[in-house]
Amino acid sequence: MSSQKNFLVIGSNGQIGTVLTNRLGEKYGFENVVGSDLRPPENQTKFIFEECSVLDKDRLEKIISKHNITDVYLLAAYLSAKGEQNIEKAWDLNINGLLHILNFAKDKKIQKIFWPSSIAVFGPTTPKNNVEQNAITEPATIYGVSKLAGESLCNYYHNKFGIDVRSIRYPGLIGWESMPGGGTTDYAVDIFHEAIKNGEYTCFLSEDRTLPMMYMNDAIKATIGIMGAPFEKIKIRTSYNLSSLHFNPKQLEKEIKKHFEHFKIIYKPDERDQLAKGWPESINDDCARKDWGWEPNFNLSQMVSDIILNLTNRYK
Ligand code: NAD
Ligand code: AKB
Repeated sequence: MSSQKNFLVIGSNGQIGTVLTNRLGEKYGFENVVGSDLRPPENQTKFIFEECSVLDKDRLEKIISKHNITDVYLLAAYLSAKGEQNIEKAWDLNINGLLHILNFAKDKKIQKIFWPSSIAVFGPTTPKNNVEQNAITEPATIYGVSKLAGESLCNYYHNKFGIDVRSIRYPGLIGWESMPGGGTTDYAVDIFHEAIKNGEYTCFLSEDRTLPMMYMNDAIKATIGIMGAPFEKIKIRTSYNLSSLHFNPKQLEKEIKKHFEHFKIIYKPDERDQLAKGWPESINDDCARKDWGWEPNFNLSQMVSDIILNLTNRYK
């Protein structure tokens, strides 16, 4: 078998996919990266693009064969807030998309899978702070329910068929290169755009709603890191807890005010605040650190400075 790696990122137009396709291209060569999504990307990309739904198994199989895909990063999903608007579609996409990819691996059409889970697998009965890897998982959203079922599917396919599937429970992700699509933590991205463009932001979470969060650069580092780790180092085949930051909107507001002293924020919590209320405030990620050497690079003030610098340049 050739040692050449070819990567397929499904959901490449999304918040993570937009950044991950470029980082994979920079590291492994853009000719080896295929992005796929429901529609073509808005801007010209350096990687190859294929229009496809992850629910269209036949077309997906043709794309995998055409590009000799070895590693699939499955990012297409309904996130927490959007999922609550359409329970059946969320279940269908989040579970059947994953099953298609796991079955391609079972049939030896691909070698390795990355599939992200979320802190949303935890729920109101989980302890709030320093949540351990094996803490209670009783999610209160269909998104969390589907992620928990997905984790079990990954573990089952690994144990039964030896599938090399790797997963991380991402916290809320914040970046400047892409916009989020229907999550509860989206406020932490929107706030930067509004601070720069209008000097004012109306926040849909309560000011004291603390959540586990992470800078996109660290999330991509973890994603490429877990996929590059030796097989035997990956001891958890459900999904790894992952952590770097935890803060509430008030603390983020304070940090942004160091750059824009007149920045104004109005708090108008909506139903998303209730979703967030059921999630932990901070996560223990000792297993990821011990097993495959995970370590974040950015603290809150470094992240805020980096985002403001890059976004200010972009808006110029
Ligand atoms: P996103 O909503 O920004 O992007 C998802 C992409 O999937 C979109 O471009 C969408 O067009 C595409 N898509 C939707 N249906 C599709 C289909 N049938 N076939 C192919 N593509 C389809 O999501 P994201 O924030 O990039 O998240 C990616 C993954 O990471 C998801 O599994 C999500 O649950 C997980 N995650 C994200 C966060 C976060 O903060 N962004 C946190 C935890 C977990
Ligand atoms: C969401 O808010 O739905 C996501 C997540 C934490 O999974 N950002």
